[in-house]
Amino acid sequence: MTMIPAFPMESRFLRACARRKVDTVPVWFMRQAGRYLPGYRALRAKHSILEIAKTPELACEATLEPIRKFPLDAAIIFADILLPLEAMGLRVRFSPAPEIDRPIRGPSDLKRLASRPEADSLFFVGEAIRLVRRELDGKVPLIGFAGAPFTLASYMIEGGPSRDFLRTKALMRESPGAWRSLLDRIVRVTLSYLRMQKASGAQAIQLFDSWAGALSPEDYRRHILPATKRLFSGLKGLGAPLIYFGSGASGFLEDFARAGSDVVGVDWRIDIAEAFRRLPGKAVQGNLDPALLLAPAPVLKKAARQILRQASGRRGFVFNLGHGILPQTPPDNVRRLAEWVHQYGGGRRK
Ligand code: 1CP
Repeated sequence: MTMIPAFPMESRFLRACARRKVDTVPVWFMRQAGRYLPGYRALRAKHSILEIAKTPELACEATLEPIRKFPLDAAIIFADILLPLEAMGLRVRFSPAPEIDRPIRGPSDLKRLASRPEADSLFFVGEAIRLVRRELDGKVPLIGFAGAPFTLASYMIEGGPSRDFLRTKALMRESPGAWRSLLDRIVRVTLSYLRMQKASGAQAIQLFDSWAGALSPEDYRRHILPATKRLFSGLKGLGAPLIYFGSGASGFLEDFARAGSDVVGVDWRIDIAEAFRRLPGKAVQGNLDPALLLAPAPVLKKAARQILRQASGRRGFVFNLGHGILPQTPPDNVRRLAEWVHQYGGGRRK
């Protein structure tokens, strides 16, 4: 009897997401299309982040630079997790850290948000995806992405990066009705945005919960998990593997996984072997400390091999970092790391 594969494309990356056999471990890097690359820096000398994201030809160029230079197994569309905030009625500026005009500070601010936000205004991301798919011509699959509800809510409330998330936690714990209504709107616009990305050609979908580690397990379960679950269940059946990345979430990894993704992305605060033990039935993505990409080659190689050893013999491993590539990263180390993953990840057939 022939099994119908969950995700039809025969790439190493998509096979690993579906926990199928691969010839060697697939690798891509979060923020692989960023400031450590000379081509991207040249692009940024002439254009703002928003101009690049909103001009499909430029977004396509930024997306493809790391694919042309390094042996990566997936591309990720150039965009930003904060773009949907504009569809919801907020103004975002990048300088280059994001700044949100008139953030949501209390229940009455919700009235300023679009009542039925739709992602139509983000059509340029769909166009960029179509263009990238044409240029890639099947070489590697393309990942679409969005911010997860908690991480997006934190930007909407804090107005930018935050260390303590005090305003976010206050709204979450003290105004539960407003909190639910905010997450509800985020889920709705994100669903429409990600379905549009899939329809435009995205072959996998990643949700970035970059600041989930600010939460206690109880807060995650009570205030976040229901919204994240609704989001993933609305994406199931699209035919694209769903990846849920969280930074600092290993203290509540089982609850994090209950959100419903196919692949769970973990950071370096947990051993990859332990992540596999705690995530039965899931593929696992991660988890090299991005600071190691700044280390001398032998140190980097040793750390990468250690992760590969821990994951060896497991189906469903995607090599990545535990968070995004740092701007100071030497591009040569990125190439070396990708090559080593392929070289040492294929030792035993998985
Ligand atoms: O690099 C890529 O792969 C290209 C696409 C991409 C992605 C995946 C960009 C463009 N942003 C993102 C995701 C993103 N944006 C996340 C999730 C990943 C992560 O945790 O690293 C987050 C939290 C943001 C928000 C954001 N946008 C920040 C972080 C602010 C903070 O709170 O610390 C920053 C600095 C930006 C601007 C931005 N967006 C993208 C790039 C390459 C940049 C850097 C600035 C520049 O180009 O000058």
